[in-house]
Amino acid sequence: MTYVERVLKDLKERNPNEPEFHQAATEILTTLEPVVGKHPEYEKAGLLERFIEPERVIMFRVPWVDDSGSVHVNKGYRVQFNSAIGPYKGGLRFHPSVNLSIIKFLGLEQILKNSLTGLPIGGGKGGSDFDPKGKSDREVMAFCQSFMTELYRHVGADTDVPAGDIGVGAREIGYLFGQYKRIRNEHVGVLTGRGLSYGGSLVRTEATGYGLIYITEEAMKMCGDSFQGKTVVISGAGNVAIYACQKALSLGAKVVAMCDSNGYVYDKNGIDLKVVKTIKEIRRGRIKEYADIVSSAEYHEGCKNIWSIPCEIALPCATQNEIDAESARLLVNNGVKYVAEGANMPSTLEAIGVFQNNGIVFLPAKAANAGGVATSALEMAQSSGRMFWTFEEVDAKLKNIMVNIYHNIDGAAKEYGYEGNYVMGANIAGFIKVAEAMMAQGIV
Ligand code: NDP
Ligand code: 2IT
Repeated sequence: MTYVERVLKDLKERNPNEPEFHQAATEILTTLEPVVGKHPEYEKAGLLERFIEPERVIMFRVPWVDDSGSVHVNKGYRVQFNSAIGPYKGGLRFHPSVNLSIIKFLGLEQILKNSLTGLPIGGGKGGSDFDPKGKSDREVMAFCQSFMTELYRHVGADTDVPAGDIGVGAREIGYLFGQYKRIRNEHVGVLTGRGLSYGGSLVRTEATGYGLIYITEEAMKMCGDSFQGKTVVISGAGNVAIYACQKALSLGAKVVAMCDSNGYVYDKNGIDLKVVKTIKEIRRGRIKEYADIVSSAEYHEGCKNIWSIPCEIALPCATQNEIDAESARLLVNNGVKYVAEGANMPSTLEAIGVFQNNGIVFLPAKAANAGGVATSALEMAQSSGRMFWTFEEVDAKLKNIMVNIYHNIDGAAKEYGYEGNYVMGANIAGFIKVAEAMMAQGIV
């Protein structure tokens, strides 16, 4: 049994009932064989064993009172996974499906993603099984204040800097920041994705979606191709999906479908993003309403069939495991050429296999959606320097980071003999920097 196989087997035995964590760890560790083969000193130093074990896991009770006076108790999590290259950094997810396995998979991915940005940020992730959907603003505030009343003692601008993820947007970040500031009496960059009036950065709202399109554009450029005139399917209708759509449209693409967790809309004339924004950002409504407003659109219950729509570019931007092998085969048979992951781990291991075996250009999440956290790091830089950069400055830095990530992962894949395999390239390039930092810092 190889070193990697042994570590993976131990991980599964010692962390039972964590399928998402097993999946992410399998994807990552199996691609690191050539790196640990080249560096026998890593095994002696127990490097992989330390890499896959979070430095700290915090789990806590989050009690809050709803508008009718009833008491609710949710679970709160923060996994501080790896601080070798910088303070823990990663989002908070509020969704009923959140559990330790999901937060650990996201935290593990985040370590390598943050490394790929080239900026000094370690990996962490947190969240709660709280569902903001259907709650009043006061209920969301009560929940966020209770959540931060425990979390504040574990985070800090140089320790751990959370941000948004599913279910955590500008409103939630505002309430969380307000409570942190009240308890600690310090106005510091302890969260990113803050509003522009209290320390936020321009472009952070757009960053993940824009970054996804910038890296895809670069990969397409290498194939002599562009977004102009291409048909695109985007899953999700949240932060990542909306701004991926906006940038793809600005480059001349036609986005024909988007979805939420209830179902998808197909608009043969091309999605009218203004309508989606009004429904999602202003009304907090359902994507179904799009078909009531736009007559060329059809609404279908359920999300899975969104991948049966023919397209050249598929951008999964909703959630984990939304593309299985069957959906991947449908996409391939219908002529997809590029798949870039806006969501974290949206493709199952089998689906990734289908894309790679069919010569699809496949850009994995930790590279493709790194623009969000990269811009969070730019927000941190502006906070600590007490500066405020223009939209154009931040956007140019974001684009540069995404183009660099593409060439970095492409170069690593080639160097290790796996040209065009960006899963290998992203994992290897991300891991090398973290490994070097961990080796330099001794057994900690
Ligand atoms: P949002 O909460 O803004 O939007 C999530 C979207 O995905 C919504 O349309 C939601 O539908 C849909 N969705 C969520 N869960 C499911 C599900 N189980 N099945 C089907 N659809 C679902 O989140 P974000 O846009 O911020 O996040 C989307 C993805 O991108 C996540 O995987 C996240 O981890 C990843 N990501 C986010 C970054 C960021 O900066 N925000 C950065 C990097 C990655 P509904 O409203 O019905 O729940
Ligand atoms: O998955 C992610 O990279 C995010 N949700 C963004 C994290 C961040 O700290 O900006």
